[in-house]
Amino acid sequence: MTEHILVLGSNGQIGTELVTALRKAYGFNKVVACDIRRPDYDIKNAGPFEFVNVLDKENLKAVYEKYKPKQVYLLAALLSATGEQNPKLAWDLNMNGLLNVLDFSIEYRTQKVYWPSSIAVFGPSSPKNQTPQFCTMDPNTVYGISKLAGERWCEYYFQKFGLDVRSIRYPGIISWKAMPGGGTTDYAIHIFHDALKKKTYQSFLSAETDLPMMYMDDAIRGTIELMDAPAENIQIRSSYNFDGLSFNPEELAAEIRKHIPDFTLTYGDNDPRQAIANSWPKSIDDSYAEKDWNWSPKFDLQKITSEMLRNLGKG
Ligand code: AKB
Repeated sequence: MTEHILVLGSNGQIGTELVTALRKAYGFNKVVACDIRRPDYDIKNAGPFEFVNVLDKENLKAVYEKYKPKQVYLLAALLSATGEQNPKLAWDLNMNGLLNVLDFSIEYRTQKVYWPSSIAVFGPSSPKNQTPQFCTMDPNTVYGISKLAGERWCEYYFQKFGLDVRSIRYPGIISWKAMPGGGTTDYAIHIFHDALKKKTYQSFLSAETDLPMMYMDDAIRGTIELMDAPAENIQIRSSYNFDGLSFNPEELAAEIRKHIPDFTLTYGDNDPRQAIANSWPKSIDDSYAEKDWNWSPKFDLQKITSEMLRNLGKG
C-alpha cells in the first residue's frame, strides 16, 4: 500500500472541492483525481489525474494496481433528478460502481473507503421532521433505492470482510465553485446565479418546500472529520444522518433580498422534482454523528447567503 488517495468522480460538485481539501491535508501529489471526463483545468499542471470509469473493471483495477491506494473516495453517481430520467443507468452506476470499488478495496487492502449516501434514502413513510437515524425507509426514486441498497452493502462489507467503509447521508449541498449535477436540491444554487445575473429566479420547488441543506465547506470538513475519526468511534457502518440546516425557497429568497432588495422569486408548476422533494425529510436528527465523531455545522442561512453572493459576485 502507498500513501495515495483516490477520488473517483473528482470533476463533480463535491469532488472538485474534496480533491483540493485532501491535497491540502495530505500533500498535493498524494491525491489522485479520477473521472470519466476530462476536467476543465489543464491536467498536466494540476496534480495527478487518471481517466477512470468505475464500471470498467479492467480500467478501475489498473488504477488500484498503479497506486495501491490507502484511501478511496467514491463520488461517481447519478443524482435524484437525472436518475429518474435514466433509471437503469442510475442503478448500474450507483450500485455496480460501488460493488467494484468495495471488491478492489479488499483485494488491494485499502485502509479506508468513503462513499456518500443521501437524505434520498428516506421516503414518504419516513418521519418528516427531525428524521431519525433509524426509522421506516421507503425511498421511491431510483437514486434513493440505490443509496439505501448501497448502505446495506457498505455495512455488509464491514461486517463480513472488515473493510473500513464510512458514509454520510448528504443533504442538499450548496456551493459556488462547480455547478450541481442534477439533484432535487439544485434550486438552492441556481437561485444565487440568477439573483446576481437577472434579479429574478423561477423555482421548480414550491414556496414552502423545506429541505435539509448544508454549505460545501461544512460538507467537506465533515467528510474529512468522519474519515479521520478513530475506527472504534464509528458505530454506524451504513451511513450517518448529517445535518446542516433546513429552509425553503421563500426563506432563502428573503435572505437574498437583504443583499438584493429587488430580487423576485416566482414558481413553476408540475415539475417532477416537487414529488421527490415531498417524499424527503424536512429536517434531520444527526445526533449519532454528533456523539460518535463530534459533528457540528458552522454555516447558517445568513452566512451561506453572504458567502454565495460574495463569491459568485466576483466572477
Ligand atoms: C439530490 O438532490 O439528488 C442530491 C441529494 C440530496 O442527494 N443533492
